[in-house]
Amino acid sequence: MAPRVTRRKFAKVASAAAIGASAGSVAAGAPAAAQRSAGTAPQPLPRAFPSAFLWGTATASYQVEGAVHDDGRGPSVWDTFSHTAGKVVNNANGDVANDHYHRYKQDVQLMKALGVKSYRFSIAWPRVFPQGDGAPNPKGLDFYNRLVDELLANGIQPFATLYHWDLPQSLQDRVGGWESRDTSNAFANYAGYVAERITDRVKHIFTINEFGAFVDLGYRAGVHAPGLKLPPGRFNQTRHHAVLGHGLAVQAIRAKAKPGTKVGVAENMTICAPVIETPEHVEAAVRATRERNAAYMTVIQEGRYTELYLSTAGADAPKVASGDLKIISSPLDFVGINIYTAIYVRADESPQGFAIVPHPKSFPHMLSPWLYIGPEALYWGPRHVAQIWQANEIYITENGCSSSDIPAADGVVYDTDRVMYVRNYLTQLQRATSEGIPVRGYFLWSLMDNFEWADGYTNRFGLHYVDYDTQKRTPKLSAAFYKEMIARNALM
Ligand code: PNW
Repeated sequence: MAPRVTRRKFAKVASAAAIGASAGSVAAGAPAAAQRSAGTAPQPLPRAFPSAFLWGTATASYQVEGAVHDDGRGPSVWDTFSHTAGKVVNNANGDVANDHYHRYKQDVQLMKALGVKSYRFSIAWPRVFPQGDGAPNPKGLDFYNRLVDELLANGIQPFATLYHWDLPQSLQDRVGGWESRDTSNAFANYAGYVAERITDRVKHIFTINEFGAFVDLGYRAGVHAPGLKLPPGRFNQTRHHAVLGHGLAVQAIRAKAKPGTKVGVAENMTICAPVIETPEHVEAAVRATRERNAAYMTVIQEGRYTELYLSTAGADAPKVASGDLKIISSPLDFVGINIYTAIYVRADESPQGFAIVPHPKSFPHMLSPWLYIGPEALYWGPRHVAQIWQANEIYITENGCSSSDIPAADGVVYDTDRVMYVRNYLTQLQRATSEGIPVRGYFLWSLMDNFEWADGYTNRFGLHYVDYDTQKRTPKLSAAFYKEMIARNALM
Protein backbone atom coordinates (compact mmCIF):
# COMPACT_ATOMS: atom_id res chain seq x y z
CA MET A 1 0.00 0.00 0.00
CA ALA A 2 1.20 3.54 -0.74
CA PRO A 3 -0.72 5.69 1.69
CA ARG A 4 0.25 9.13 0.37
CA VAL A 5 -0.84 8.47 -3.22
CA THR A 6 -3.87 6.75 -1.83
CA ARG A 7 -4.98 9.69 0.22
CA ARG A 8 -4.61 12.13 -2.63
CA LYS A 9 -6.46 9.88 -5.05
CA PHE A 10 -9.28 9.46 -2.62
CA ALA A 11 -9.42 13.18 -1.91
CA LYS A 12 -9.94 13.62 -5.64
CA VAL A 13 -12.97 11.35 -5.58
CA ALA A 14 -14.33 13.10 -2.51
CA SER A 15 -13.77 16.60 -3.82
CA ALA A 16 -15.29 15.69 -7.18
CA ALA A 17 -18.39 14.79 -5.24
CA ALA A 18 -18.20 18.07 -3.35
CA ILE A 19 -17.89 20.05 -6.59
CA GLY A 20 -21.01 18.30 -7.83
CA ALA A 21 -22.78 19.47 -4.73
CA SER A 22 -21.78 23.11 -4.86
CA ALA A 23 -22.50 23.37 -8.60
CA GLY A 24 -25.91 21.85 -8.00
CA SER A 25 -25.27 19.30 -10.71
CA VAL A 26 -24.63 15.60 -10.42
CA ALA A 27 -22.43 15.75 -13.49
CA ALA A 28 -19.92 18.38 -12.44
CA GLY A 29 -17.34 15.97 -11.10
CA ALA A 30 -18.14 13.03 -13.35
CA PRO A 31 -16.03 11.65 -16.21
CA ALA A 32 -16.41 13.28 -19.63
CA ALA A 33 -18.68 10.59 -21.10
CA ALA A 34 -21.13 10.90 -18.27
CA GLN A 35 -21.03 14.68 -18.54
CA ARG A 36 -21.96 14.57 -22.21
CA SER A 37 -25.16 12.70 -21.55
CA ALA A 38 -26.06 14.46 -18.31
CA GLY A 39 -27.95 17.20 -20.06
CA THR A 40 -30.47 14.80 -21.54
CA ALA A 41 -30.53 11.90 -19.11
CA PRO A 42 -33.44 12.13 -16.69
CA GLN A 43 -32.14 13.09 -13.24
CA PRO A 44 -33.59 11.58 -10.06
CA LEU A 45 -35.75 14.02 -8.14
CA PRO A 46 -33.97 15.27 -5.03
CA ARG A 47 -35.40 13.75 -1.87
CA ALA A 48 -34.76 16.61 0.50
CA PHE A 49 -34.67 16.76 4.30
CA PRO A 50 -36.07 19.68 6.34
CA SER A 51 -33.85 22.75 6.08
CA ALA A 52 -32.71 22.79 9.73
CA PHE A 53 -32.02 19.06 9.80
CA LEU A 54 -29.05 18.28 12.01
CA TRP A 55 -26.61 15.88 10.39
CA GLY A 56 -24.16 14.37 12.83
CA THR A 57 -21.95 11.52 13.80
CA ALA A 58 -21.27 9.72 17.08
CA THR A 59 -18.77 7.85 19.26
CA ALA A 60 -18.59 6.78 22.92
CA SER A 61 -15.90 7.28 25.56
CA TYR A 62 -14.58 3.76 26.18
CA GLN A 63 -14.76 2.88 22.48
CA VAL A 64 -12.42 5.65 21.31
CA GLU A 65 -10.61 7.49 24.11
CA GLY A 66 -7.90 5.15 25.39
CA ALA A 67 -5.80 7.02 28.00
CA VAL A 68 -7.33 4.89 30.74
CA HIS A 69 -4.82 6.02 33.35
CA ASP A 70 -4.55 9.67 32.36
CA ASP A 71 -5.45 12.57 34.65
CA GLY A 72 -6.86 10.53 37.49
CA ARG A 73 -9.43 8.39 35.66
CA GLY A 74 -10.67 5.50 37.81
CA PRO A 75 -11.27 2.02 36.39
CA SER A 76 -14.66 1.14 34.91
CA VAL A 77 -16.38 -2.23 34.66
CA TRP A 78 -15.28 -2.36 31.03
CA ASP A 79 -11.60 -2.15 32.00
CA THR A 80 -12.07 -5.09 34.31
CA PHE A 81 -14.22 -7.07 31.87
CA SER A 82 -11.97 -6.55 28.85
CA HIS A 83 -8.91 -7.51 30.91
CA THR A 84 -10.56 -10.79 31.88
CA ALA A 85 -9.35 -13.48 29.48
CA GLY A 86 -11.96 -14.80 27.09
CA LYS A 87 -14.52 -12.01 27.41
CA VAL A 88 -13.62 -9.99 24.30
CA VAL A 89 -12.61 -11.29 20.86
CA ASN A 90 -8.79 -11.57 20.72
CA ASN A 91 -8.76 -10.39 24.36
CA ALA A 92 -8.80 -6.82 23.07
CA ASN A 93 -9.36 -3.87 25.41
CA GLY A 94 -9.82 -0.11 25.33
CA ASP A 95 -6.48 0.84 26.95
CA VAL A 96 -5.43 2.69 23.79
CA ALA A 97 -8.42 2.30 21.44
CA ASN A 98 -8.31 5.26 18.99
CA ASP A 99 -6.19 7.39 21.33
CA HIS A 100 -8.90 9.99 20.86
CA TYR A 101 -8.08 11.48 24.28
CA HIS A 102 -4.88 12.80 22.74
CA ARG A 103 -6.01 13.11 19.11
CA TYR A 104 -9.37 14.78 19.58
CA LYS A 105 -8.35 17.91 17.66
CA GLN A 106 -7.51 15.87 14.60
CA ASP A 107 -10.79 13.96 14.99
CA VAL A 108 -12.76 17.21 15.10
CA GLN A 109 -11.12 18.06 11.76
CA LEU A 110 -12.43 14.77 10.33
CA MET A 111 -15.92 15.88 11.36
CA LYS A 112 -15.43 19.29 9.87
CA ALA A 113 -14.31 17.77 6.57
CA LEU A 114 -17.48 15.66 6.52
CA GLY A 115 -19.56 18.76 7.01
CA VAL A 116 -21.46 17.43 10.04
CA LYS A 117 -23.22 20.04 12.14
CA SER A 118 -23.29 18.02 15.36
CA TYR A 119 -21.34 15.40 17.25
CA ARG A 120 -22.61 13.00 19.88
CA PHE A 121 -19.97 11.82 22.35
CA SER A 122 -20.14 10.34 25.82
CA ILE A 123 -18.56 11.43 29.07
CA ALA A 124 -16.76 8.75 31.07
CA TRP A 125 -18.21 8.76 34.59
CA PRO A 126 -14.96 7.36 36.11
CA ARG A 127 -12.99 10.29 34.69
CA VAL A 128 -15.23 12.71 36.57
CA PHE A 129 -15.83 10.62 39.72
CA PRO A 130 -13.07 7.99 39.82
CA GLN A 131 -14.93 6.08 42.57
CA GLY A 132 -18.39 6.80 41.14
CA ASP A 133 -19.31 8.93 44.13
CA GLY A 134 -17.31 10.89 46.69
CA ALA A 135 -14.70 13.37 45.52
CA PRO A 136 -14.87 14.62 41.91
CA ASN A 137 -11.77 14.77 39.71
CA PRO A 138 -11.88 18.14 37.91
CA LYS A 139 -9.05 17.12 35.57
CA GLY A 140 -11.33 14.42 34.14
CA LEU A 141 -14.00 16.90 33.20
CA ASP A 142 -11.36 19.22 31.73
CA PHE A 143 -10.91 16.85 28.81
CA TYR A 144 -14.57 17.28 27.85
CA ASN A 145 -14.28 21.04 28.27
CA ARG A 146 -11.41 21.04 25.78
CA LEU A 147 -13.36 18.81 23.39
CA VAL A 148 -16.49 20.97 23.59
CA ASP A 149 -14.48 24.15 23.00
CA GLU A 150 -12.80 22.57 19.99
CA LEU A 151 -16.16 21.46 18.54
CA LEU A 152 -17.72 24.88 18.98
CA ALA A 153 -14.69 26.61 17.49
CA ASN A 154 -15.27 24.47 14.40
CA GLY A 155 -18.99 25.14 14.20
CA ILE A 156 -20.08 21.71 15.46
CA GLN A 157 -22.83 21.39 18.11
CA PRO A 158 -21.94 19.09 21.02
CA PHE A 159 -24.51 16.48 22.18
CA ALA A 160 -23.27 14.79 25.36
CA THR A 161 -24.29 11.37 26.73
CA LEU A 162 -23.62 10.85 30.43
CA TYR A 163 -23.60 7.07 30.49
CA HIS A 164 -22.43 4.83 27.69
CA TRP A 165 -21.76 1.79 29.87
CA ASP A 166 -18.50 2.73 31.64
CA LEU A 167 -19.71 2.28 35.21
CA PRO A 168 -17.03 3.07 37.83
CA GLN A 169 -15.69 -0.30 39.01
CA SER A 170 -15.76 0.92 42.59
CA LEU A 171 -19.57 1.12 42.51
CA GLN A 172 -19.76 -2.40 41.13
CA ASP A 173 -17.45 -3.62 43.92
CA ARG A 174 -19.02 -1.71 46.81
CA VAL A 175 -22.76 -1.81 46.06
CA GLY A 176 -23.22 -4.25 43.17
CA GLY A 177 -23.52 -1.58 40.48
CA TRP A 178 -27.01 -1.18 39.04
CA GLU A 179 -28.29 -3.91 41.35
CA SER A 180 -28.41 -1.14 43.95
CA ARG A 181 -30.36 2.11 44.19
CA ASP A 182 -27.14 3.63 45.48
CA THR A 183 -25.88 3.55 41.89
CA SER A 184 -29.03 5.33 40.64
CA ASN A 185 -28.42 8.05 43.21
CA ALA A 186 -24.70 8.28 42.48
CA PHE A 187 -25.50 8.62 38.78
CA ALA A 188 -27.86 11.52 39.45
CA ASN A 189 -25.22 13.24 41.55
CA TYR A 190 -22.66 12.87 38.74
CA ALA A 191 -25.24 14.07 36.18
CA GLY A 192 -25.96 17.23 38.17
CA TYR A 193 -22.25 17.90 38.68
CA VAL A 194 -21.54 17.68 34.95
CA ALA A 195 -24.66 19.62 33.92
CA GLU A 196 -23.72 22.51 36.18
CA ARG A 197 -20.34 22.79 34.48
CA ILE A 198 -20.95 22.18 30.79
CA THR A 199 -24.42 23.48 29.95
CA ASP A 200 -23.10 26.98 29.32
CA ARG A 201 -21.95 25.39 26.03
CA VAL A 202 -23.64 21.98 25.71
CA LYS A 203 -27.36 22.41 25.14
CA HIS A 204 -28.38 18.78 24.60
CA ILE A 205 -27.76 16.10 27.21
CA PHE A 206 -28.62 12.42 27.06
CA THR A 207 -28.78 10.59 30.37
CA ILE A 208 -28.27 6.95 29.45
CA ASN A 209 -27.40 5.10 26.25
CA GLU A 210 -29.17 1.80 25.56
CA PHE A 211 -30.45 0.26 28.78
CA GLY A 212 -30.62 -3.27 27.40
CA ALA A 213 -27.03 -3.29 26.25
CA PHE A 214 -25.60 -2.86 29.74
CA VAL A 215 -28.45 -4.33 31.85
CA ASP A 216 -29.73 -7.27 29.78
CA LEU A 217 -26.35 -8.06 28.23
CA GLY A 218 -24.32 -7.17 31.34
CA TYR A 219 -26.41 -8.51 34.23
CA ARG A 220 -28.35 -11.36 32.60
CA ALA A 221 -26.57 -12.64 29.48
CA GLY A 222 -23.11 -11.94 30.89
CA VAL A 223 -21.66 -10.94 27.51
CA HIS A 224 -21.08 -7.28 28.41
CA ALA A 225 -19.54 -5.85 31.58
CA PRO A 226 -19.89 -6.67 34.43
CA GLY A 227 -20.51 -10.12 32.95
CA LEU A 228 -23.16 -11.37 35.42
CA LYS A 229 -25.98 -13.87 34.93
CA LEU A 230 -28.48 -12.84 37.57
CA PRO A 231 -31.70 -14.75 38.25
CA PRO A 232 -34.91 -13.06 36.98
CA GLY A 233 -35.94 -11.24 40.19
CA ARG A 234 -32.57 -9.58 40.73
CA PHE A 235 -32.27 -8.87 37.03
CA ASN A 236 -35.68 -7.13 36.85
CA GLN A 237 -34.71 -5.06 39.90
CA THR A 238 -31.51 -4.04 38.11
CA ARG A 239 -33.56 -2.88 35.11
CA HIS A 240 -35.71 -0.83 37.47
CA HIS A 241 -32.68 0.85 39.05
CA ALA A 242 -31.37 1.79 35.61
CA VAL A 243 -34.56 3.64 34.60
CA LEU A 244 -34.71 5.11 38.10
CA GLY A 245 -31.16 6.40 37.61
CA HIS A 246 -32.27 7.96 34.33
CA GLY A 247 -35.21 9.74 35.99
CA LEU A 248 -33.16 10.96 38.94
CA ALA A 249 -30.55 12.26 36.52
CA VAL A 250 -33.20 14.15 34.51
CA GLN A 251 -34.24 15.88 37.73
CA ALA A 252 -30.65 16.61 38.77
CA ILE A 253 -29.85 18.07 35.34
CA ARG A 254 -32.95 20.26 35.45
CA ALA A 255 -31.91 21.49 38.90
CA LYS A 256 -28.33 22.34 37.94
CA ALA A 257 -28.28 23.16 34.22
CA LYS A 258 -28.30 26.60 32.63
CA PRO A 259 -31.65 27.71 31.20
CA GLY A 260 -32.27 26.39 27.70
CA THR A 261 -30.66 23.00 28.32
CA LYS A 262 -32.58 20.11 26.79
CA VAL A 263 -32.59 16.63 28.29
CA GLY A 264 -33.41 13.28 26.72
CA VAL A 265 -32.48 9.62 26.54
CA ALA A 266 -30.79 7.54 23.82
CA GLU A 267 -32.49 4.18 23.73
CA ASN A 268 -31.96 1.22 21.46
CA MET A 269 -35.68 0.49 21.22
CA THR A 270 -36.93 -2.65 19.62
CA ILE A 271 -38.37 -1.32 16.38
CA CYS A 272 -41.49 -3.19 15.31
CA ALA A 273 -42.27 -2.98 11.61
CA PRO A 274 -45.57 -4.32 10.25
CA VAL A 275 -45.05 -7.34 7.98
CA ILE A 276 -47.32 -5.66 5.44
CA GLU A 277 -48.45 -2.06 5.73
CA THR A 278 -52.14 -2.77 6.27
CA PRO A 279 -54.10 -1.17 9.14
CA GLU A 280 -54.32 -4.39 11.19
CA HIS A 281 -50.59 -5.14 10.96
CA VAL A 282 -49.72 -1.50 11.69
CA GLU A 283 -51.96 -1.66 14.76
CA ALA A 284 -50.22 -4.88 15.84
CA ALA A 285 -46.82 -3.18 15.41
CA VAL A 286 -47.93 -0.34 17.69
CA ARG A 287 -49.05 -2.79 20.38
CA ALA A 288 -45.81 -4.74 20.03
CA THR A 289 -43.76 -1.54 20.35
CA ARG A 290 -45.25 -0.78 23.78
CA GLU A 291 -44.79 -4.33 25.04
CA ARG A 292 -41.38 -5.07 23.62
CA ASN A 293 -40.04 -1.86 25.16
CA ALA A 294 -41.95 -2.20 28.43
CA ALA A 295 -38.91 -2.34 30.73
CA TYR A 296 -37.34 0.85 29.41
CA MET A 297 -38.87 3.27 26.91
CA THR A 298 -42.51 2.50 27.76
CA VAL A 299 -42.10 2.99 31.51
CA ILE A 300 -40.02 6.13 30.90
CA GLN A 301 -42.78 7.56 28.69
CA GLU A 302 -45.85 6.31 30.54
CA GLY A 303 -44.77 6.06 34.18
CA ARG A 304 -46.03 2.51 34.55
CA TYR A 305 -45.04 -1.02 33.68
CA THR A 306 -47.49 -2.66 31.27
CA GLU A 307 -49.88 -5.35 32.56
CA LEU A 308 -48.23 -7.89 30.31
CA TYR A 309 -44.73 -7.04 31.60
CA LEU A 310 -45.85 -7.41 35.21
CA SER A 311 -47.88 -10.57 34.66
CA THR A 312 -45.06 -12.20 32.70
CA ALA A 313 -42.57 -11.36 35.47
CA GLY A 314 -45.00 -12.58 38.18
CA ALA A 315 -43.21 -12.92 41.53
CA ASP A 316 -40.02 -11.67 39.86
CA ALA A 317 -41.52 -8.26 39.03
CA PRO A 318 -39.44 -5.30 40.23
CA LYS A 319 -40.12 -3.85 43.66
CA VAL A 320 -41.19 -0.28 43.05
CA ALA A 321 -40.84 2.24 45.88
CA SER A 322 -43.46 4.94 46.16
CA GLY A 323 -42.58 7.85 43.92
CA ASP A 324 -40.27 5.81 41.66
CA LEU A 325 -42.58 5.77 38.64
CA LYS A 326 -43.08 9.52 38.76
CA ILE A 327 -39.30 10.01 38.83
CA ILE A 328 -38.74 7.51 36.02
CA SER A 329 -41.26 9.31 33.81
CA SER A 330 -39.91 12.82 34.41
CA PRO A 331 -40.83 14.75 31.25
CA LEU A 332 -38.16 14.85 28.54
CA ASP A 333 -37.41 17.53 25.96
CA PHE A 334 -36.56 15.04 23.23
CA VAL A 335 -36.34 11.34 22.54
CA GLY A 336 -33.20 9.76 21.07
CA ILE A 337 -33.53 6.39 19.35
CA ASN A 338 -30.60 4.21 18.32
CA ILE A 339 -31.76 2.25 15.30
CA TYR A 340 -29.89 -0.57 13.65
CA THR A 341 -32.45 -3.18 12.77
CA ALA A 342 -36.15 -4.06 12.81
CA ILE A 343 -38.28 -6.96 13.90
CA TYR A 344 -41.38 -7.87 11.92
CA VAL A 345 -44.78 -8.04 13.52
CA ARG A 346 -48.14 -9.33 12.33
CA ALA A 347 -51.62 -9.12 13.75
CA ASP A 348 -53.00 -12.27 15.31
CA GLU A 349 -55.84 -13.51 17.51
CA SER A 350 -53.81 -13.86 20.73
CA PRO A 351 -54.80 -11.74 23.77
CA GLN A 352 -51.79 -9.47 23.16
CA GLY A 353 -52.94 -9.00 19.55
CA PHE A 354 -49.60 -9.42 17.80
CA ALA A 355 -47.02 -12.03 16.90
CA ILE A 356 -43.33 -11.59 16.18
CA VAL A 357 -42.21 -13.12 12.89
CA PRO A 358 -38.64 -14.43 13.20
CA HIS A 359 -36.13 -13.58 10.49
CA PRO A 360 -35.81 -16.47 8.04
CA LYS A 361 -32.35 -18.00 7.75
CA SER A 362 -31.81 -16.31 4.39
CA PHE A 363 -32.59 -12.80 5.68
CA PRO A 364 -29.61 -10.55 4.85
CA HIS A 365 -27.53 -9.01 7.60
CA MET A 366 -24.38 -6.92 7.82
CA LEU A 367 -21.09 -8.23 9.28
CA SER A 368 -22.52 -8.43 12.83
CA PRO A 369 -24.92 -11.40 12.75
CA TRP A 370 -27.58 -9.48 14.73
CA LEU A 371 -27.57 -6.61 12.26
CA TYR A 372 -30.41 -7.66 9.95
CA ILE A 373 -31.03 -5.08 7.27
CA GLY A 374 -34.31 -3.32 8.00
CA PRO A 375 -34.36 0.15 6.43
CA GLU A 376 -38.04 0.66 7.30
CA ALA A 377 -36.99 0.82 10.97
CA LEU A 378 -36.02 4.44 10.27
CA TYR A 379 -39.62 5.13 9.26
CA TRP A 380 -41.52 3.05 11.83
CA GLY A 381 -39.23 3.85 14.78
CA PRO A 382 -39.83 7.60 14.87
CA ARG A 383 -43.41 7.18 13.65
CA HIS A 384 -44.30 4.92 16.59
CA VAL A 385 -42.55 7.20 19.10
CA ALA A 386 -44.38 10.26 17.76
CA GLN A 387 -47.74 8.49 17.61
CA ILE A 388 -47.68 6.47 20.82
CA TRP A 389 -46.04 9.03 23.10
CA GLN A 390 -46.59 12.32 21.26
CA ALA A 391 -42.86 13.04 21.10
CA ASN A 392 -42.31 16.28 19.23
CA GLU A 393 -38.51 16.30 19.06
CA ILE A 394 -36.85 13.08 17.96
CA TYR A 395 -33.21 12.36 17.14
CA ILE A 396 -31.84 9.25 15.54
CA THR A 397 -28.96 9.05 18.00
CA GLU A 398 -27.27 6.12 16.27
CA ASN A 399 -27.58 4.32 12.97
CA GLY A 400 -24.88 2.54 11.02
CA CYS A 401 -23.44 -0.87 10.29
CA SER A 402 -20.45 -3.18 10.44
CA SER A 403 -18.73 -4.14 7.19
CA SER A 404 -15.66 -6.20 6.36
CA ASP A 405 -13.85 -3.00 5.30
CA ILE A 406 -10.68 -4.22 3.63
CA PRO A 407 -8.59 -1.45 2.02
CA ALA A 408 -8.26 -1.88 -1.77
CA ALA A 409 -4.90 -1.73 -3.57
CA ASP A 410 -5.18 2.06 -3.68
CA GLY A 411 -5.69 2.16 0.09
CA VAL A 412 -9.36 3.15 -0.04
CA VAL A 413 -12.09 1.13 1.62
CA TYR A 414 -14.86 0.89 -0.99
CA ASP A 415 -17.58 0.00 1.49
CA THR A 416 -20.39 -0.19 -1.03
CA ASP A 417 -22.38 -2.32 1.40
CA ARG A 418 -22.33 0.46 4.01
CA VAL A 419 -23.33 3.02 1.38
CA MET A 420 -26.20 0.72 0.35
CA TYR A 421 -27.24 0.32 3.99
CA VAL A 422 -27.15 4.03 4.82
CA ARG A 423 -28.83 5.09 1.57
CA ASN A 424 -31.72 2.70 2.10
CA TYR A 425 -32.18 3.60 5.76
CA LEU A 426 -32.09 7.33 4.97
CA THR A 427 -34.65 6.79 2.23
CA GLN A 428 -37.03 5.64 4.97
CA LEU A 429 -36.03 8.50 7.25
CA GLN A 430 -36.77 10.94 4.45
CA ARG A 431 -40.16 9.26 4.09
CA ALA A 432 -40.74 10.02 7.79
CA THR A 433 -39.65 13.67 7.67
CA SER A 434 -41.61 14.31 4.49
CA GLU A 435 -44.74 13.10 6.34
CA GLY A 436 -44.03 15.62 9.09
CA ILE A 437 -42.78 13.16 11.71
CA PRO A 438 -40.67 15.40 13.95
CA VAL A 439 -37.20 13.95 13.47
CA ARG A 440 -34.72 16.81 13.98
CA GLY A 441 -31.40 15.11 13.45
CA TYR A 442 -29.44 11.96 12.65
CA PHE A 443 -26.12 10.75 14.10
CA LEU A 444 -24.31 8.20 11.99
CA TRP A 445 -22.53 5.53 14.05
CA SER A 446 -19.66 5.96 13.88
CA LEU A 447 -17.21 8.72 13.02
CA MET A 448 -14.46 6.09 12.88
CA ASP A 449 -13.83 2.41 13.53
CA ASN A 450 -13.51 1.74 17.24
CA PHE A 451 -13.64 -0.76 20.10
CA GLU A 452 -16.82 -2.70 19.37
CA TRP A 453 -17.33 -4.08 22.91
CA ALA A 454 -17.25 -7.89 23.08
CA ASP A 455 -16.36 -7.99 19.37
CA GLY A 456 -13.15 -6.07 20.08
CA TYR A 457 -11.70 -4.40 17.00
CA THR A 458 -13.00 -7.01 14.56
CA ASN A 459 -16.28 -5.33 13.62
CA ARG A 460 -15.73 -1.93 12.05
CA PHE A 461 -18.57 0.63 12.06
CA GLY A 462 -16.67 3.77 11.02
CA LEU A 463 -16.95 6.29 8.22
CA HIS A 464 -13.17 6.46 8.64
CA TYR A 465 -10.93 3.44 8.53
CA VAL A 466 -8.56 3.27 11.49
CA ASP A 467 -5.19 1.57 11.17
CA TYR A 468 -4.64 0.64 14.82
CA ASP A 469 -0.88 0.24 14.36
CA THR A 470 -0.39 3.82 13.23
CA GLN A 471 -3.67 5.44 14.41
CA LYS A 472 -4.07 6.77 10.88
CA ARG A 473 -7.68 7.56 9.93
CA THR A 474 -8.70 7.28 6.25
CA PRO A 475 -12.14 8.25 4.92
CA LYS A 476 -14.03 5.34 3.38
CA LEU A 477 -16.32 5.57 0.34
CA SER A 478 -19.21 5.94 2.82
CA ALA A 479 -17.60 9.14 4.14
CA ALA A 480 -17.69 10.63 0.63
CA PHE A 481 -21.31 9.52 0.28
CA TYR A 482 -22.34 11.05 3.63
CA LYS A 483 -20.45 14.28 2.92
CA GLU A 484 -22.25 14.64 -0.40
CA MET A 485 -25.62 13.94 1.20
CA ILE A 486 -25.05 16.51 3.93
CA ALA A 487 -23.96 19.13 1.40
CA ARG A 488 -27.16 18.62 -0.61
CA ASN A 489 -29.39 18.00 2.43
CA ALA A 490 -30.99 15.45 0.15
CA LEU A 491 -30.57 11.88 -0.96
CA MET A 492 -29.24 11.05 -4.37
C1 PNW B 1 -24.83 0.14 20.01
N1 PNW B 1 -28.02 -5.42 19.22
O1 PNW B 1 -24.78 -1.15 20.54
C2 PNW B 1 -23.97 0.99 20.92
O2 PNW B 1 -24.62 2.12 21.45
C3 PNW B 1 -22.64 1.32 20.36
O3 PNW B 1 -21.75 1.57 21.42
C4 PNW B 1 -22.17 0.20 19.45
O4 PNW B 1 -20.87 0.37 19.02
C5 PNW B 1 -23.13 0.19 18.27
O5 PNW B 1 -24.47 0.09 18.69
C6 PNW B 1 -22.86 -0.94 17.29
O6 PNW B 1 -23.07 -2.19 17.88
C7 PNW B 1 -25.60 -2.17 20.13
O7 PNW B 1 -27.62 -6.59 19.54
C8 PNW B 1 -25.24 -3.44 20.55
O8 PNW B 1 -29.13 -5.24 18.64
C9 PNW B 1 -26.04 -4.51 20.25
C10 PNW B 1 -27.21 -4.31 19.53
C11 PNW B 1 -27.57 -3.05 19.10
C12 PNW B 1 -26.75 -1.98 19.40
